[in-house]
Amino acid sequence: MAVTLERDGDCAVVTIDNPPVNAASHAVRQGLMEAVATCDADPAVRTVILRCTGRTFVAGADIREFGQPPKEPHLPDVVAAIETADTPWIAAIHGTALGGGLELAMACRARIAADDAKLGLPEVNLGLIPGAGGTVRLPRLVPAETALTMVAGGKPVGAAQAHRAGLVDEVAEGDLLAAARDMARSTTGDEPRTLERPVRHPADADSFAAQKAKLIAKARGQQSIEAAVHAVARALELPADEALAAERDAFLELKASDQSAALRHIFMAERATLSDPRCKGRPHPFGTVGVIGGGTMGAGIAAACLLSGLTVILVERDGEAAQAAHERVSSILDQSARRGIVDETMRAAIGNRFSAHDGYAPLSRADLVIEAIFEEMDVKKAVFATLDTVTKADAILATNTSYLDVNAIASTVADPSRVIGLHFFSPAHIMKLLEIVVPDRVADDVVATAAAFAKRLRKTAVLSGVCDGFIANRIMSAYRREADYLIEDGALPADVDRAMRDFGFPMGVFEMQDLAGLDIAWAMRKRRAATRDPNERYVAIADKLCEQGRFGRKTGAGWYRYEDAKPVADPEVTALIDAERARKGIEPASLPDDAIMDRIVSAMQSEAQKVLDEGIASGPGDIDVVMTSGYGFPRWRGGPMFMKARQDAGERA
Ligand code: T1G
Repeated sequence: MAVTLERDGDCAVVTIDNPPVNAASHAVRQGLMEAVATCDADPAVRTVILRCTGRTFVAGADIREFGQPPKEPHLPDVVAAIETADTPWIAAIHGTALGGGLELAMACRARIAADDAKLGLPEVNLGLIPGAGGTVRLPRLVPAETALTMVAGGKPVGAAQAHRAGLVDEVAEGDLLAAARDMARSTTGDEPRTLERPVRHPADADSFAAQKAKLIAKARGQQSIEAAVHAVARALELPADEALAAERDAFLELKASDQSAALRHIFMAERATLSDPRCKGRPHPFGTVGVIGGGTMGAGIAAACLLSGLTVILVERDGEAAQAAHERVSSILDQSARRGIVDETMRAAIGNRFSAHDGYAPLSRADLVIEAIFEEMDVKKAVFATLDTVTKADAILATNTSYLDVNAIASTVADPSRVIGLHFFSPAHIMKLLEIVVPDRVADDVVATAAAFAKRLRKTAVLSGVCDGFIANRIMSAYRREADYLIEDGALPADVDRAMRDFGFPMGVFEMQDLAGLDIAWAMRKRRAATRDPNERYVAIADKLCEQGRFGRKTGAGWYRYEDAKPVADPEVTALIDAERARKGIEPASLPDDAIMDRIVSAMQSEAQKVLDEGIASGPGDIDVVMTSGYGFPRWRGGPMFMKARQDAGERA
C-alpha cells in the first residue's frame, strides 16, 4: 500500500511508502485523498501526522508520470484537500521535502523537520515552476526574498534555516515521530491555514526588484527561471485563488515546453549510468583512498574525497612536494569552509583523515588508489608497477589520465582486473563530471565500486570505453577544431565566443582555452605532429600564438589580451589570423552567430556519433550528460544528441 493510516489515540498517522523517494505517484495521491476523507469523517481523530517511510519525505511529483496523460486526483487537488480538511494535518519531514513534497507539507497546518532534513522547490531545474501552490504558499510562510531565492534558484534549504525563515515550526531533537506526536497533542485546530496567512512582503521594494532582475539576467535563456520570478511576484500582489490559477497555467505551459523536456531528459540520463549492467557488481569498501600526485588534479581529487568523508593518503615524490601538496589540499578545504560547504567542526575532523607522504608504504592501507601524475605513459606504468607491490591484492588501482590507453596501464600489474580509469575534470572538487573508463579486463565489482565511489562524491558518472580522449575530450577536440576552422574561414575569436555565450554556454571556446592555458594543447599537438594526417585541414593559428609565448590568462595574453583580468580583443591576433588566411588563400566569409553555432553543434554531433558507433559511449544520453556536466552545454537545450533527435524528428515530420 502506497499510503496507510493508523490510529494513535486521537491522532491518525498517515504513512507514505513509495520507494525509492516517496514520489507523489497516482497511487500516493489517491491514498492521500482517501486518508483526508477518512480522518474528516472520524470525530475521534483530532490531528493527522503525515510522514514517509524509507530515506526521505516526498521528493516531488513522480517525474516518470510526466510523459503520460495526467490522472486524477491531480496534486493541486490533494494539496487543497489537506489544507481545507477539518482535521489539522502536521507534516513530519525527514530526508528531503522537494517540489510537490514540500507543497504537500505547506498545505499542512504545521511542519516539523528532522535536523538534517532539506526542503526545497527545485522545479526550475526541470524547466518547470511549482505546480501545486508552492509559489503561493511559500511567501505566506517565509519572507518574500527567501521565497524568491528558493523558487527561482531551485536549491533546498536545511531544517535550521527553514525554521528561522518560518517554513518549519520546529526542528525535532531525537525521534521525529515522537516529536510530531508531541506537536499533535498541542495542536488545537485553530492554527491558520497557510492560504489564510498574509503574504510576507519584501522588506525593501527596490532591493527585491534588483533581486528579481538579477535572477532573470542569470537565467541565460532558461524560461523556467523567469517564470518562477513572475510567479512569486504574482503571489505577492494577487488574491490567492487568482495566483494559484495563474501558477497552474504557467506550470502546464512549461511542462509542455521543449526546455522542460530537455531538462527532464538530462535529469534521467544522469541517473541512467548507474543502472548500467556493468555497475551491478558488488562494490568493494573504499573508505581509505590513496592519491598519487598532489598537483592541481591530485589535490582536487584528495579534497573531493575528504569532503565526502573518506580518508586520504597522498603520496608525492619527495618531502618538499608532499608538504606543498598538503598545503594545496588544505587551502581548498579552507575555501570550502569559507563557502559554508563544511562547518568548522567538519573542517577539523577532515584534517585528521588526511596525510601526505614522500613514500608509497602507507598505501598498504588503501582500498582504492588514484594516480594523478603528469600525462607520460612510461612514468604512469612505473607508478603502477610499484603500486602492484605495495598495495593490498584487492585494492583498486585507478588512473586519472585524460586520454592515455588505460589497457596499456593495466598491463603493468599482475592482476589487471583491478585497474580502472577515473577521469576527473578540473577543478576536481567542483566539477560534477567523472568519466569511469572501463578497460578490457576490469572486474565487474571494480566498475561497481567506481560507480559507488562516484555517487559518494556526488559526481555525475558516465562509463567510457578506452580510446584517445575517451568521450569528453574527444568531442571537445572536435568542436575546438571546428572553431579553429571558423576563425580561418572568417569569424574572429570574439564572434565565436559571443555566439556560444548567447547559445547558453557560460563561456566560449577561446575564452575557455585562455583560462585553461594554450600551452597544454600545444604540447599535445607537437607530440602528435609526426602522426598527424597530412591530408587533414590543420589550423596553425594557435601554434603561432604559443610560439609568441601567448599562453592565455597566465601570460596576460592568448586569444585575447588581458587588461585588469578582462579579455580584450587584440589587433595583433586579428593580424595573425588575417596573415594565416592570406597564406592559405582563404577569402574571409561573413559568419553570423547561428551559422557559427550550427557548425559547432554539428561538429559535436558527428564526433559523438562516432563515439557511439565505436561503443565508447553506451547511448546518446551519456553524450548529453558529458557535454552538459563537463563543458557547460546549456542543460535546458538537453545536449547535442537531444537536439539531434529533435532535429531528426522534425525532418521526419
Ligand atoms: N520522481 C520519480 N523518481 C524520482 C524522483 C521523482 N521526483 N526523484 C528521484 N527519483 C528516482 C531517481 O530517478 C532514482 O531512480 C532514484 O529516485 C534515486 O534518485 C507539482 C511537478 C530526491 C535529492 O526535482 O533531486 O514536484 O535510478 O539517484 O542522489 O510542483 O533524486 O534508482 O531507478 O537522485 O539520493 C520535483 C528530484 C519534481 C527532485 C535524491 N522534485 N530528485 O537524490 O538519489 S517536479 C525534484 C532529486 C514537482 C510539483 C512539481 C534526487 C533526490 P533509480 P537519485 P539521490
